[in-house]
Order: sequence, then structure tokens, then C-alpha cells
Amino acid sequence: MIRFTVFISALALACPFGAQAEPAEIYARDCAACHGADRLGGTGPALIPQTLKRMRGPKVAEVIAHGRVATQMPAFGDTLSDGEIASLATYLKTPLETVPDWGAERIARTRWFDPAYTPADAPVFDADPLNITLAVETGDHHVSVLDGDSFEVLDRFATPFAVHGGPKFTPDGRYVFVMSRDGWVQKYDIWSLQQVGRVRAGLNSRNIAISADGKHLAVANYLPMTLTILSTDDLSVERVMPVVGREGTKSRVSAVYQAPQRRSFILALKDVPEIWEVATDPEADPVYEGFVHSREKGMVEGLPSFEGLFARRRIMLSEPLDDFFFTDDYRNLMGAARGSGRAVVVNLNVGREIAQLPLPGMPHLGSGISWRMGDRRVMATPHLKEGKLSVIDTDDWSIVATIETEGPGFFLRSHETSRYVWADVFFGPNRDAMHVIDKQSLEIVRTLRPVPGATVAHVEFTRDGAHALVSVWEEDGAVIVYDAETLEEVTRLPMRKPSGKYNVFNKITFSEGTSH
Ligand code: DHE
Repeated sequence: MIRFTVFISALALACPFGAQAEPAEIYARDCAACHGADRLGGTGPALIPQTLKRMRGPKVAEVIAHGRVATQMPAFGDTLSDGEIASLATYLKTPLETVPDWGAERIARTRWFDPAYTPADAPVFDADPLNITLAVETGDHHVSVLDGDSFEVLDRFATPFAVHGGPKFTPDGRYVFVMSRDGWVQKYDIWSLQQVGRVRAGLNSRNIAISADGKHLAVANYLPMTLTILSTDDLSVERVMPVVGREGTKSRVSAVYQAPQRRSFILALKDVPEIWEVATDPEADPVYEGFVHSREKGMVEGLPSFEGLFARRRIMLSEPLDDFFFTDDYRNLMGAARGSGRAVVVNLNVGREIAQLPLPGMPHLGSGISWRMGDRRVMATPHLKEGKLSVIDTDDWSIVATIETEGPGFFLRSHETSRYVWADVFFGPNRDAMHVIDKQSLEIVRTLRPVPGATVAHVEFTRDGAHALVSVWEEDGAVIVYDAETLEEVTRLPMRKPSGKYNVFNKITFSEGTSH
């Protein structure tokens, strides 16, 4: 039956009697001007499966027919037939036949600096610059810059399309870098409240990490399979590292993280059973014995080598690990072996797996946070496939408790000064719920439902931990500010589908209450 239906649809698409145009022709006529002749993006985003399948919201055919709110994307429902829309959607979901070379030169050509930018010698506002909180508004691709004391919006700037992952701040909190799924990296100056410039570091990217000294920015790419390292100063390309496993298999980079004490980047690789560590300070490795012995050079793509800088070390695993949680000292990481129902602990100093624990229900370790519970240091992680939080002792890697929630969650947040962990319910009928959990008793002390029926997710604290900011993750959404102690609402700031919020101080100090 299914085969028959597929056959009929294929016949309908190929039918020579209708006036149906070929999808490639429709693309060239109606889409290429904004999305690029090569489908890699222009003023509009890239239209390739890697980007499309990650995008939340309406399905591709629906967007072609009705357009996309709050963007330049018009509706084609009146000019294209249903069959043409369906075949165009299929065409866009087909992988590119060849992935263009996206090396140092091509990247450098995309570098753009905002002519309106004028650096300031000091912040142009009176607010505490370290208590600034950025709120990413995915509804219309903007970031709001909030004063963390008065909750006044100091600026609201346009970002590249579809920002993903946390923005990364320079260690002094002055500049911030934002990345889009299309690989654009934007630099913004918080002191002058102005965009500095942009560069396209990849074609489909995952996240970014900044080095401990604030000089280098690493971009994890799925397409091409590389790690791009940029200078934070002028967004120039310092390295493009092709990512190839020891056995010669190319790999996508799932994510890149900064390990501050190690002065290195740690890479999660999607397709090979390896973790990579990349030195961001040539002097750092005496601290880590294993690092000096296993460094490999010759990773340079057409650029001069720096002695020791960006030297790479491989840690071999039994299977690929995704989605990392790091202990506060960055000696150990916990990674999930997707679909295996378990997590693996890797000691980065000795460079091998040291423990594993059963964690079914797809833990979201990247959202993990840690705190002291009695005399133990624990971490907690939500699960993407079940309404549970696992609490794990990070000394002996035993599971201390499993907290039942009203549905699968995505993010967790706390603060050194707070008694509570805030845990959202991101999926299912109870996605309007936010649990507040006591860090010692592990009891859910309150379940907030600020807008019944609306998705409520992701929390960030102010610098002093006195307030918690919660996103109402809807087109006409809001950031709600709560008193973090009384759990009473203080104020509501209207926003367009706000997702993550990021407090400068909490991020640059690697607060234990935030994921890194
Ligand atoms: Fe994310 C962070 C991976 C889907 C919103 N997400 C991250 C990070 C990783 C990651 C590795 C840490 C990066 C960092 O901050 O440096 N995300 C993934 C996935 O693999 C997954 C499940 C599938 C995918 O689409 O790639 C995924 N993520 C989503 C979404 O669907 C979310 C909810 C909406 C969106 O914007 O796409 C989403 N991810 C976020 C946010 C953060 C994030 C808001 C930053 C959290 C923080 O507090 O730091």
C-alpha cells in the first residue's frame, strides 16, 4: 500500500501533461535570489537538509505556501500548485551533491564589519556591565540586551538567522559572539551596544567556544566536517582543522567546549569514537602530562603554524560520545552514547574511559548543572525522552536520585546563592510547567505555570542570584522575572519567542548553576 502511494506520487510529480515546473527551475526562479543559487544561503538561510531538519516550527511545505512570520519569506501558495510546493520541499530536503570547499580563503571573503560601529572607551550606559543579560529572541532573530538590575532593555539587535547555543563572552565581559545554525558568527560590543561585524565560519554549525584568554573562538561544524578557529579580535581565520578520525573517517563536530583550567578546547565528534583536545595556550601542557606526549602537529590549512598553539590530542573511546557535561575542575567529562541508554565518564588527564552508568531516556548532559548536596558534589541532568531528572554523584558516579517530573525537560539552571534548581518541562502536554526543586531534599517545592498552555523554558539568574528570568517560548512571548527566593513574579518583558538568556557574570565566572 505504501509502495503504491509512493509510486502514484512519483508519477504525479513526473507527469508530462500538467504544467508543473521542475523543482530546480522553481528554485532558480523564486528562491535563489535570497537563499543563494547553491542553496547555501544569502539574505535568507541555507535551504539544505542539515539546516531544515533542525529548524523548529512549521514544516517546509507550509512555509513555502504561507511564508514565515516576522521574516522576509513571502507566501507562494497563490503562484505554485500543491504539487510544485511538495516537489520543491522534497528538493530542498535532498542533500547537496557536492559540498563546496569552505576553507580559510572562502571564510575570509565573508568577513564583514559594520560601518556604523564606533568603539566606546567605557560602557555607554550606567548599568553594571557584568550584570547585563542577553535574551535571544528566536521569533524574529534578535537579541535583547537587558540591564540585570532594572530589567530595562538597553538595546535590541538583529542577529543572523536561527541562532543556536549559548553566546560566548570575552573574559572581561566586553564582547560577545553569537552563532547561527548557518555558520555565521556575529561579534557585538556590549560597552558601545553595537554590532562589530560578522563572518561565516561554516555552512552548518553547532556551537562556539572561546579560549580562556579570550583570543580565539572555535566553531564546531557539521558542514564541512571541520573546526574553524577565528581570532576574536578581527574575526580573521586562524585555522581550519579538517576533522578526520585516526582510522581515516571524516567526522562532524557535535560540539566544542572551552576547558578553562586546561586552556584548551574539547571537541565532541559525531562520527568517530574519539574526543579531541586542542591546546589554546602552548604553555598549558606541562600541567597535563598526557597532553605533551600525544600532541600532533601539521593541522594547518594554508596558514603559518604557531609553536604548540592548536596542537591536537586524540582520546580514543569505545564508541562516539555526544553531548558533554564537565566536572567543575574539567578533569572528567560525562558523555552520552546516543541510543545506548548509558553515559560514559572520561578522565581527560589520563585520556580514557573510567566509568559508565545506566542513563536511559536520552539524558541531555549539555544542560547538566552541579551543586553541593550535603557533603557530596552532585550533578543533575534532564532526559529528553522521559519525565525524569537524574541526580548523580560526581565523585563515585553513582545515581543518587531520580526525580519524577511532569514531562521531559530540556534545560536546568541554578545559582551559587540559590536553594533551588529550576527545571522546565519542554515536551508534552505539561510544557507550560516549570518545576522549582530544593537542592538538598530534591523535592519539587513549587510548579509554576505563568501562562497556561504556553511553553515555558530556560532560566537564567541575575549576577547576585536574586532574580530568575524565565522564557515564555511563544511567538508573542515574554521573559518573566521572578524573585528567586519567594518565587513571586516581579515583572514581565514582552519578547518574540525568547529562548536562552545569558548573564555576563554567571557565564564568565563559569557559575556552577549554568551549563557551559
Ligand atoms: Fe541546543 C545549547 C545541541 C536542539 C536551544 N544545544 C546547545 C549545546 C549543544 C546543543 C551541544 C551547547 C552549546 C553551547 O551553548 O555552546 N541542541 C543540540 C542538539 O543536539 C539538539 C538536541 C538537536 C539539534 O537541533 O541540533 C538541540 N537546542 C535545540 C533546540 O531544538 C532548541 C530548544 C531550540 C533552538 O534554538 O534550536 C535548542 N541549545 C538551545 C539553547 C542552548 C543550546 C537555548 C543554550 C543553552 C544554555 O543555557 O547555554
